Amino acid sequence: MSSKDLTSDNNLLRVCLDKPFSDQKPGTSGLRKSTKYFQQSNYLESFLEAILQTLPGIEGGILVVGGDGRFGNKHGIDVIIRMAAAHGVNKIITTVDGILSTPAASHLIRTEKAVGGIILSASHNPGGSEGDFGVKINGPNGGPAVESLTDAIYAKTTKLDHYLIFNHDPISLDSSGTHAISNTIIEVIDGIDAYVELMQKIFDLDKIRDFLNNDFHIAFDAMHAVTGPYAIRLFEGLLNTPSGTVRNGVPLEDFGGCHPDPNLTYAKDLASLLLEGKDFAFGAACDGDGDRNMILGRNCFVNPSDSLALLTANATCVPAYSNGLVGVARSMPTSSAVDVVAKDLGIDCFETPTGWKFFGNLLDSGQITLCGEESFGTGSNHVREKDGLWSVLFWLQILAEKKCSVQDLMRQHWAKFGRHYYSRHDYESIETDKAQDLYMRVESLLPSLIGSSFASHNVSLADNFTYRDPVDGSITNRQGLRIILDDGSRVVLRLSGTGTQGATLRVYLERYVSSNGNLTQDPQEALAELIQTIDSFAEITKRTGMKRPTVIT
Ligand code: VG1
Ligand code: CO
Repeated sequence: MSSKDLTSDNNLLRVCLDKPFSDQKPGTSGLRKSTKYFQQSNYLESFLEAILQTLPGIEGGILVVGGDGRFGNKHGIDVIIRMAAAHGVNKIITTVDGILSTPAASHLIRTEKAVGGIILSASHNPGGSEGDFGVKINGPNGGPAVESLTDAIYAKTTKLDHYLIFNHDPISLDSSGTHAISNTIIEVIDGIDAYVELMQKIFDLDKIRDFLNNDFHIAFDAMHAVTGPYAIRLFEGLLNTPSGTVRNGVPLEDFGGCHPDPNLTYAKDLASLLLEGKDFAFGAACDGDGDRNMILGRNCFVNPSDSLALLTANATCVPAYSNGLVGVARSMPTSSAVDVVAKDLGIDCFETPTGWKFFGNLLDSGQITLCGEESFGTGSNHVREKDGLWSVLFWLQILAEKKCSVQDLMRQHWAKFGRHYYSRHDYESIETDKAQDLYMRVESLLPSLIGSSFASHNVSLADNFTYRDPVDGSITNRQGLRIILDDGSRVVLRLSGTGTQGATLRVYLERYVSSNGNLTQDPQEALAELIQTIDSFAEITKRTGMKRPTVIT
């Protein structure tokens, strides 16, 4: 049992921990566990205490707090408020109903000059009492905490013997208003306003509205997650699209029992609407916390790597980027489609490890304007997170300018730049030991692969990716196994850092076909030889017993 000591302030509690937790190491995007796991006594509090003891400037600083509305969101906000007050935070900014998308949180941290933010979300993982919960930590630039900070937070959790918390009734999140606990001010604001204003500054919404109102029908799926209220305000409000444009627009604690992951598997209702080519010319969906996006056209799915390339090629259609881009960046497993565009534009293209935190320094130092990941993430220097709705508006602005279909736009793009056939195969819930063994075996075989034949080509490079940050020189190693062939084709293997059940193996496949080659193949066919070769080389089916991936993108 924990003991509770009252300090000089009767309501300030110092709660002692029997022993520290040893498993609070943040993954690709914060600490993510099942909701049940988070419900262990003192588990959430321990992690929060470590954050509050580590984040520079907490005492006397401003902290932004919100979440994606999943089960545990409001309770989490209540605990953060009472603990942050106990740590002498000057002001906590949180939102009505606790609803705050990840990009909107990033924007608030920046405009309010906060010392950082805590976002309660397990992103695209399912929610509810049987689902997952998560805590994301953002730094003063508005972006995900850098590794040195998350390492320090983790180190703290392993030694923690107490946490501080005020004994206080929960602050009402039902409406906006100002409250106080001891010397800490708690401001409850509308979490949508500032974000919508930012979008109005970046885009020419009048132009998009005229285009959409001229018989260009769109459907948006908020997946019962955080983007619903934002999307209703933007689409059905400012852009005047018919009511019902936003599907599943009310955030639910369990996301309606669905997996708020905008891909062809988990957003299949929207995908079928578009791919069956009936009523809509454009469709989009966002994930649990609003930082991911999936783009669809009539009979057309836009691969996220292509999406980044296309936004880069057409950035000057958007008022905020009308003067062009300074540079771009993509995560290593993302296809090289954007590299080809950057080369054509004569701008730098950086390759970073997976996870948005690695874009932070490049954005802060003004070396890139746009960046993206193959995992349905695109963003820019307007915030320091990937931004789902921003990406959707960006697409609509391009379409409004070009006045063509999504499919035509893609085809024109490939006709100019060639096509990077690309797919990601996810094998979920593999027994952790099996996945580790598979991965380590492949890693150990890589050196012998160089120069040998692989899928009818020679291997020109095979390694575990190491990143040197061009801004601060920091080195991050072991970021994914790469096999690069002499025709530029690539296979990348990673183990996910966001899953909560066993291990997830991600296999990323890429093959380039120049503009005079066959540009209209099915990606799985175009990649068939690579798929087969990596399966037998890495012994995926043999070792996991899985005949096919859980999710194919
Ligand atoms: C996944 C994606 C990665 C993304 C991360 C967080 O990580 O692959 O690109 O940055 O999720 O996205 P992993 O380690 O499972 O591959 V989100 O929308 O959770 O903030
Ligand atoms: Co997300």
